Amino acid sequence: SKNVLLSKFKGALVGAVLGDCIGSEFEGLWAKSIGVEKVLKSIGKLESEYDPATDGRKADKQDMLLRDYTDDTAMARSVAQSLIENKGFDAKHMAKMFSEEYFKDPYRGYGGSIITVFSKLKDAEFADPYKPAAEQFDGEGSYGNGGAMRIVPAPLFAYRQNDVQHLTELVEQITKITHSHPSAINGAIFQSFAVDLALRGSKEVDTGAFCDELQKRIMEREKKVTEKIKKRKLEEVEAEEDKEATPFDFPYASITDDIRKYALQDDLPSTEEITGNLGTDISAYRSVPTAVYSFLRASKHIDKLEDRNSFEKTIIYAITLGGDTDTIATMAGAIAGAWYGIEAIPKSWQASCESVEDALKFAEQLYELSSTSE
Ligand code: R7I
Ligand code: MG
Ligand code: MG
Ligand code: MG
Repeated sequence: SKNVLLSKFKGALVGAVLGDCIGSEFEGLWAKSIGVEKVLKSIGKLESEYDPATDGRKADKQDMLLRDYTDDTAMARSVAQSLIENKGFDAKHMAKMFSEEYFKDPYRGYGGSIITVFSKLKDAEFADPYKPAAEQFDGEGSYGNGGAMRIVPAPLFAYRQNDVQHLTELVEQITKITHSHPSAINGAIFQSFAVDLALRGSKEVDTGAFCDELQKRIMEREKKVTEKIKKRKLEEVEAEEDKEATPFDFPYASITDDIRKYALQDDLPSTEEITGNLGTDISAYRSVPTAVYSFLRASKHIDKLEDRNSFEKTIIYAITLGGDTDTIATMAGAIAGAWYGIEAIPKSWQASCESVEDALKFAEQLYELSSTSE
């Protein structure tokens, strides 16, 4: 029904904000120095500030600062606002919003290289919104997770079309404004597929079915990209009269086997296993799969988190893995929020984080747009 889908839209956007705001306290720390107790302590503090009677913070806590969002949310806000304002995708407009937001509020913890893109975009007055990103890293493009971390509004916007190809193209265009490396683009596409599947999911999470569909979709995408690269390489190879075959693989489709395995195994995998095999760093390839895994794993029992619902478990567990905690928690939170809906997200968490009200508003606007565009 109508309200279930709206609840999922709200859950996705609010879940993303909370993952970022709560996760950022631990960004860059090793999993070993975090531990579930520290994350629970941080969450307990936030919960102790809440007054259910007023659905806000306790009278004596109102002066305390909200937990700030970082670049992850700053950029997701621009994606949402640009899609809403234009009732569609406008690359120049979105590039302008990313860049202007950065110069208005530069202390949000942006990635080390993306700032060059914002400056070049501004200097060229947004003439070619894809050029600066394509010039990053000697023309290879950034493989950072900055495309995937902000993508959640796109699967909401494209929900009604229910067309994987359409969503794929939209996400590619949005990502390419700052990240042109195939690994960053396919990472953002992978994340958008996970959110899309969660929006369409109901009741119990079926990890096997979820991974099968995700893998099928990303395999199709990676095959297409590979064919293009192969064709180009073959032309180069022929020119050089070098007939040596180049190996090609399907990184996100392959890693989905590991996501499935770790999410389904009876005992919780060790943190070292996850950080080693899936990763927790700022590259898309070593963080997006970890976010998807965290969501899936949190649908099962996790020691010390028995009294937490699956949305809460997703955020807490993702943070305990360490590394790029704000980004992994924001991506995992978007998927979990999209699956479980806004009712699963504690009011106390919502009351302590910056920009939750806007996320709720954007969710309603994206919902309205997607229901009128039929
Ligand atoms: O991807 P990006 O927006 O960064 C996002 C991360 C998240 O964790 C946020 O929370 C924030 O903390 O930053 O920003 P980029 O600057 O494009 O990429 C991030 C970093 O990845 C770069 O500064 C590089 O260190 C590294 N990186 C690369 N290194 C070598 N070669 C990205 N692409 C490359 C590359 O091609
Ligand atoms: Mg950040
Ligand atoms: Mg940072
Ligand atoms: Mg981060």
